[in-house]
This record gives sequence, C-alpha cells and structure tokens, in this order.
Amino acid sequence: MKSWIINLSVAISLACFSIATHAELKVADAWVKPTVPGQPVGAAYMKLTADKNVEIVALSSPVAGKTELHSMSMTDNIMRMKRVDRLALKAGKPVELKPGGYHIMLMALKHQIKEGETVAISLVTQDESGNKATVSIKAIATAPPESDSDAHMHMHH
Ligand SMILES: [Cu+2]
Repeated sequence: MKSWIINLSVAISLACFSIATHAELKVADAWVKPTVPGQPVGAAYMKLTADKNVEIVALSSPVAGKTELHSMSMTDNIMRMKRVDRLALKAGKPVELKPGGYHIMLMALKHQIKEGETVAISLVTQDESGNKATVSIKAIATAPPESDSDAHMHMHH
C-alpha cells in the first residue's frame, strides 16, 4: 500500500512536469470513416485544442502509405481538396476536423478500415520556439455522426 502511494505521487509530479514544459494538444472525438474493400483512401476527423500556439507539421498512420492534412471547399458546386502543409492551432482555440472541412487524409491504404477498428495516427506539432512533439491518437472507425457531412453537403447543390 505504501509503495502504491509513492508511485502515484511520482506519476502526478511527472504529469505536472510535462504540462509545464511542453505544449499540450487535446484531442477529442477522433473517428475515421470506414472504407469499402479496395478503397484507396480514407479520412479521419477530430477536435484539436492546443494550450499554446503550435502548428501541425507532419502526420503518419500505420494503415496508410501516406498521411496528409487536407482542406475542403466548394467551388462551382464541386468539392475540392487541397493539401495543407502546416495547420496552425491557436492557443485555446479548438479546431474541428470534420466532413466538408479540414480532414486527415489516409492515402494508399494498406487494408480496409472496418467499422469498430481503431486506427492509430501520429501528429507532429511544432511550437513557436521550434520544439517538436509527437501526439499519438487513436481514432475509431465509425459511421459519421447524423448531423454531419453528406446531409450538409447536399444542401448546397
Ligand atoms: Cu482529402
């Protein structure tokens, strides 16, 4: 019992130490759209909140040959995706990656992403003094939330 208490206090002080010295990136509601067999690309979505100004400068996932950040916009009724090299996250300001907007594109998929599967994604952030940190995310493959995506997109046509 005594050693358990000591271990706990060590863990707490380590946690405080890391908050004091590194930018923290909060990730919420990470999910991936399940794919059909043979589908070459998939997309991941999540809410990101950084505690200080950082940029996402690199991404990777073991399920994809290439992982990129994309933006999406509607021009002349056509959805266009553009690669975003660096995505800026302002301190305390949540950025939502969602269908029809920013998304993480999983390219050259190595296998089908089935509903219920957990997909690992790593983000590399860089703060204003150039310090890099890697954030590991577990995104769940699940059908898109009712309120999103296709329903909204179709309304623009
Ligand atoms: Cu894309």
